[in-house]
Amino acid sequence: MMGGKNLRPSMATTLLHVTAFCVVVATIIGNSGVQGSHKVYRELQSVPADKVIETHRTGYHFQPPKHWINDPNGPMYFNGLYHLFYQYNPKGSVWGNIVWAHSVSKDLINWEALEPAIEASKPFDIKGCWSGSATILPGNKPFIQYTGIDKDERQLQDFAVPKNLSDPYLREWVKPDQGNPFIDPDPSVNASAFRDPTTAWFVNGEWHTVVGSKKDMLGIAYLYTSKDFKKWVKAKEPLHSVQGTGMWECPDFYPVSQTGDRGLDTSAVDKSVKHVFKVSLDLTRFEYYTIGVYDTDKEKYIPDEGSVDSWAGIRYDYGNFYASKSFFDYKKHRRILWGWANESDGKTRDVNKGWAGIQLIPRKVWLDPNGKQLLQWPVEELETLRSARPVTLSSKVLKQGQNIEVEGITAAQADVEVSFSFQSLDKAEPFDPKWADLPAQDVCHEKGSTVPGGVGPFGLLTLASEKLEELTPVMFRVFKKGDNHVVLFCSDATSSTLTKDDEKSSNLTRDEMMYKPSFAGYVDVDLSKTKKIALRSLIDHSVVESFAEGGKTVISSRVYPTLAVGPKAHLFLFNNGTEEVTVDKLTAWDMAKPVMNVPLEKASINTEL
Ligand SMILES: *[C@@H]1O[C@H](CO)[C@@H](O)[C@H](O)[C@H]1NC(C)=O
Ligand SMILES: *[C@@H]1O[C@H](CO)[C@@H](O)[C@H](O)[C@H]1NC(C)=O
Ligand SMILES: *[C@@H]1O[C@H](CO)[C@@H](O)[C@H](O)[C@H]1NC(C)=O
Ligand SMILES: *[C@@H]1O[C@H](CO)[C@@H](O)[C@H](O)[C@H]1NC(C)=O
Ligand SMILES: *[C@H]1O[C@@H](CO)[C@H](O)[C@@H](O)[C@@H]1NC(C)=O
Repeated sequence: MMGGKNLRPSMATTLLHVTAFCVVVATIIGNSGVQGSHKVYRELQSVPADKVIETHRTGYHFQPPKHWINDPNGPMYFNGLYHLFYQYNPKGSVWGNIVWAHSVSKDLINWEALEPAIEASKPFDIKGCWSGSATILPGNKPFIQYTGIDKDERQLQDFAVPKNLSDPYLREWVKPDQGNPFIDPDPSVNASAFRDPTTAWFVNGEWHTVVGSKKDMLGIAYLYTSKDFKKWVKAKEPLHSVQGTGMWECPDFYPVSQTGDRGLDTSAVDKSVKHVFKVSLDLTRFEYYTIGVYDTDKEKYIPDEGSVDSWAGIRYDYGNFYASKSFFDYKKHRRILWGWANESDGKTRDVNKGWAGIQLIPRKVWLDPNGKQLLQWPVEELETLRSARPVTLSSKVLKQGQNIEVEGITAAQADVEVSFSFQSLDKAEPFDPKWADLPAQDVCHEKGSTVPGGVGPFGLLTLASEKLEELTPVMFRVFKKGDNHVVLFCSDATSSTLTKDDEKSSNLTRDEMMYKPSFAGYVDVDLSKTKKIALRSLIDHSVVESFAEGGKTVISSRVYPTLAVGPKAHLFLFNNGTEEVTVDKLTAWDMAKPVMNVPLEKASINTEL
């Protein structure tokens, strides 16, 4: 996807302020009146960081030593190593000058940095090498498909291949003149909105790939097929399209098994599998997916009945998470999802701190046994960073208004698993019918941790200062809705920092302000029998990644405390509902720092291979 610019939906007309730094390059007015602005800070694009401020850098998340990053690109497993490429600005801390940076790992947690794999250099990518995917072709040959921008700003689909397949790190990639671009937009395609090719899959004797696009407000996944991986032909119909959703960035399309958690190769297409189709909606800057069926005769994807196919649908993550990409891990037979989390602290602070953007912890994804959604869980390798002696608590009762500190851990860099239970749902508050049409985030905003409830709010207070001037609550709240219950899961950044520059009086534009949303989603779980719910939070200085009930609902928040920093960060359990809640079990680990993007020469991977 294009990255670095904020294209926003219609409610955001107030965002069109132009500051001294900011050049509005394009203002797009769709035929339905949707308006967005897409900002590029030319003056800041090539201002290298003279220092890097460490305060909010993460301890165990993926990030380079400095500067801007966005989308994860072409993740793959090849001959004993995981490769991750990503959109990177080598010259500054805002979007621009994008190259495909390249890192390798044996375990998805410790990373060593190589030279960039792809840089703009050829007529077919002279103005940019944007996002794309990797496909492992027969004969174990990696192949990268990416979007290149030509001198006329047309978006083309290009490819790159390793220069030397015997090099275990695949350091050098070539972009042959012969065959590039492999897809040129035909006149029916909007060449300014045509990007992010998917991993290719093989079915019906042909290779298939999808490219994201739009036509007015129609979001489109164009389908292309090829017999030989050289000559590609556009299918008569797109694989999928949905009216009213605008540009589809970073589409992803893959099969999932209907039984168990093993992942499938992208080409493993047969009657026994379900398919997942995901898009990153540029207009909302969130991602949505559906579960459905891939009809290989008609070459169409059909979402299951009840799988909502628009921005009212389900998300991988209800927080800072975008431009994700999955890949099949041949080593451990699982499907792994990578997603980018942008900053929430405003562009001036990004430039001052000398870095922006992280990749979230890679997640294993598989179909929930209910068949209606996916489950996501941090890759098991993350557990190698856990301290040998975790802090544990069990059978602790939390009365209304009670906070219990979890003592003895490094609360700024931790992994916490906790399970809660309660006696009854009788005290659950009624679900206001007007909320049915609102995003869960609005409900969380209205009913934060400070508004006492019936069953909940209860959960963790992460990155909290000692006296709770700063805190990021990660919490559940149960509502009664007819004969059923609705479980709201929230990660609320409202009080995450004392930095107060988001008030109108401060005269700041939106892209300079702290963004402190009350991110939330619902958890599809029936608590009436179990009366139990589980939570895991990965806390890492400026990010809190939380997984409800075994990964049914996931929320990642970026937060920038001023007091709850380093050793001054605290972790509490809390309950603000009238129903007593029991902490059946809590386990909290300090997390070690992995090797993070140390140049390969200096690191150890060499000798281990
Ligand atoms: C390819 O890589 C292998 C392994 O690193 C190396 O021995 C060989 O010299 C390389 N070939 C070329 C042409 O660079
Ligand atoms: C093509 O896409 C660009 C970029 O989003 C947009 O500005 C333009 O209006 C689109 N053109 C048409 C004909 O839809
Ligand atoms: C619980 O509610 C009380 C009363 O509104 C409030 O003062 C307190 O801050 C709340 N606790 C948390 C952790 O938000
Ligand atoms: C905002 O701008 C107005 C007009 O320039 C000025 O009077 C006011 O002091 C500014 N407020 C702040 C908080 O900077
Ligand atoms: C991340 O930053 C916040 C705050 O600036 C914006 O509101 C989001 O739109 C943005 N998200 C993406 C995916 O760019």
